[in-house]
Amino acid sequence: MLNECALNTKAHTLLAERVDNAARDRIAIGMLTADYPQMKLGDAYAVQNALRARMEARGIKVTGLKMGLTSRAKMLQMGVSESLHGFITDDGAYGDGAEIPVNRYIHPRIEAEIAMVMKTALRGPNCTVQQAAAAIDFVLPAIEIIDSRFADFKFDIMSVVADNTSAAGYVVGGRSRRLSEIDLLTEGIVLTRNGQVAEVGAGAAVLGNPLEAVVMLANQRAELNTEIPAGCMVMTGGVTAAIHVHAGDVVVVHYQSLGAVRMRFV
Ligand code: 0L1
Ligand code: MG
Repeated sequence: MLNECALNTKAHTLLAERVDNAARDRIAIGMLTADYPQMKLGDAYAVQNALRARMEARGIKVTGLKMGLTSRAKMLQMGVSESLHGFITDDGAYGDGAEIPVNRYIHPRIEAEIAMVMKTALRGPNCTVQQAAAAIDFVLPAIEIIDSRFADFKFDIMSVVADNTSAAGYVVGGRSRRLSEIDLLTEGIVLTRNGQVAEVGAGAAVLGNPLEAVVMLANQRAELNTEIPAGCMVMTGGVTAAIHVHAGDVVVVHYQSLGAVRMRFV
């Protein structure tokens, strides 16, 4: 249950401040459940909402939503079994060829994703793949930068949801396609770092079909009495395991039909 809570609003506010300060100071913290073992998923999303409010109060704009832990590779890498969602913001948005300072982050990783931009709002519950497809305007390649605020990327589901699913930024490039122009399942992705192939994957790694991530997002949002709004960019989740990046790394991600996205970490 995404709306089941055991903590009060004061605790949600305190925990949002703890996560926010960790991100701003770039100092990793311990899992939130160490102090609040009774925390439920509803609390975790309430902390995420409070974090969003703190960021918006500083003038940061939410540009979209993201699904996390949608691939078997990522679930295995993180030792969890549930997909979750968070939000993405303009202060972490980069364009193709961007230079990205690693000192903005604690221990950044990147993962290649397929993003969708919504033409119309999508609201669950019981949302279907057909309804999701009808609501999508276009598809584009996007690389997510993740940076857990927890030491050594060690967290449980409650802590990682509260931490906005490790969201830290994203890079868009390549070219957009209509859904009718792309086979999402077989869309191949090759992620290179410093000229070496680091990860390879295909769209089907995301819940069998990236559209399923959009469906799951709409249905999860419905549990929280909200929707995926029109115009929203949805990051559907990592196609591959995430890789660490360091200053000096040049990353080029090649998509079969969505072009390439490039970035350099400095
Ligand atoms: O986008 C993601 O799949 C990240 C979800 C949170 C877990 C992690 O930090 O990898
Ligand atoms: Mg991701």
